[in-house]
Amino acid sequence: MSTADLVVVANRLPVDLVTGDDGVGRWQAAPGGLVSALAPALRRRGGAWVGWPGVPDAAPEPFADPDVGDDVTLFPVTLDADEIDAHYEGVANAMLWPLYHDLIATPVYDRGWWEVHRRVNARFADAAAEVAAPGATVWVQDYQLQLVPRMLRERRPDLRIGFFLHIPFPPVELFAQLPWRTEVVEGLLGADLVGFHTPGGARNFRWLAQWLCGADVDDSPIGLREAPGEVRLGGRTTRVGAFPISVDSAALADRGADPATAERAEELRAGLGDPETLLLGVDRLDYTKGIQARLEAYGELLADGRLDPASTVLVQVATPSRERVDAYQRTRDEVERTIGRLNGDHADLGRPVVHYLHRPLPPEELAPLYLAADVMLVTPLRDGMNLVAKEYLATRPDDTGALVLSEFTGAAEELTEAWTVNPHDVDGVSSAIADAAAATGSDEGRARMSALRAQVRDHDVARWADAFLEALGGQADEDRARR
Ligand code: ADQ
Repeated sequence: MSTADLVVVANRLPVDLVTGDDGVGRWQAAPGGLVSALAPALRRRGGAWVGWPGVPDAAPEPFADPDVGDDVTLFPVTLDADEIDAHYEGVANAMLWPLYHDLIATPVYDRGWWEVHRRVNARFADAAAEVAAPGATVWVQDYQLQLVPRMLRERRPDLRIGFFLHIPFPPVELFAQLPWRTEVVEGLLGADLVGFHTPGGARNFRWLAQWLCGADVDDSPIGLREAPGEVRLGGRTTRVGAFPISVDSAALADRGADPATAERAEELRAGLGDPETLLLGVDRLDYTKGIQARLEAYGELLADGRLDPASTVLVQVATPSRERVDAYQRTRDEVERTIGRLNGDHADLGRPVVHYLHRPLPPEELAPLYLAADVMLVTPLRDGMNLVAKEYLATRPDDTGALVLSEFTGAAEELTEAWTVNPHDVDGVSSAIADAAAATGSDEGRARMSALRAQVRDHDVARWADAFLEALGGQADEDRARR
């Protein structure tokens, strides 16, 4: 089967297997920015999406899902339970994730896992090679599949191959720890275009290509959304650039402008006791997200009276994540202990200072929270981009509100009008929260929010996908015309 002119290769298919009341499993589209950004181009070109279906041993025939597109082939890659343990839980979540996020947790460099990781990457490359039409464009996504571009080029030299990394690319001194560092860089150099969220990531990679592979590189500055730099090796050129991802700004704005959303936001505030100041955190429960840092800073503000516990509330929504990995269990314990301490120290009966939900919320519940919040707290210790910050800005219908944003997120490079913080500096974070809370609705607060909202409105996820595909030499203009 060689059919698709545009192939997306990602760790997961954009569908989940859901078991109905009748006990029968059915595929259900998993909504997300990436799918909505790529679906129009995939539909137009009769494209394909190669990915793991998310459950062990699932081996369905290629199929289509109407929510993704009737003409889009979903091409499953089967993984067994041991492969999921070694490739996904092991290499992806316990080795590469902490290494690429500044060693906040200690990476486990397990050789057995790596063998499996290589085998799984080869299986994804086989699948992409099978489904791609002659001369097709293949776009490989993220850190689980860094070996795929080279493997795919070996199988199909006719293809145009792109790769995008959704997480930070680490400083070279940290990346150098990886026992398979050269293999990873060679893997990525199989692509024609390698994209990162930030110019820093692109520059780190270019430097490593020279150091580890002896590639010939240019020394162009590589700016945000500017022309990619070049890496030449073995008669081929790989371009390397910064393509900051974004959200579906128009869809979020529509939801934010819906009167039902505003009504629900009012209800939420009333249910929380109509606080003067409502602070909000929304994250996967991950040690990179700096939830503990914001809790500590909030606690100091309550303790020293800069925020009044009687009129301030923090809502922290944390999606359960990677709960089989030790470091995630420890992070959860620490966060929940701190929340208990803050409520024990500062709350009154019936008036907690922290409301905590350990579960994902559907978009129709998240949007009212974004509207209700006076200050959005985004304080990761390291984050490739951080879409929550952009969702908050895109959803709000006016220039009230405020964003406290860690300077260690990719988003901080664009969202320069936010109240930026170093999440390791508790004094700095608490001052920024207090200043942001005081400024919401003021002339300064409005001017900042206006600039931030305009930035997200003008740079949405469709523009991101277009820019990458255009740089890769695809047919982005046509895709845009038809969107
Ligand atoms: P993530 O680490 O998952 O993504 P982020 O960019 O913040 O981080 O995206 C999280 C998504 O999950 C958002 O769309 C958010 O709304 C949603 N979410 C979080 N908590 C939720 C909850 N409790 N209920 C419902 N939804 C919730 C990785 C990288 C990021 C990068 C993205 C995209 O780590 O740096 O921005 O990929 O490239």
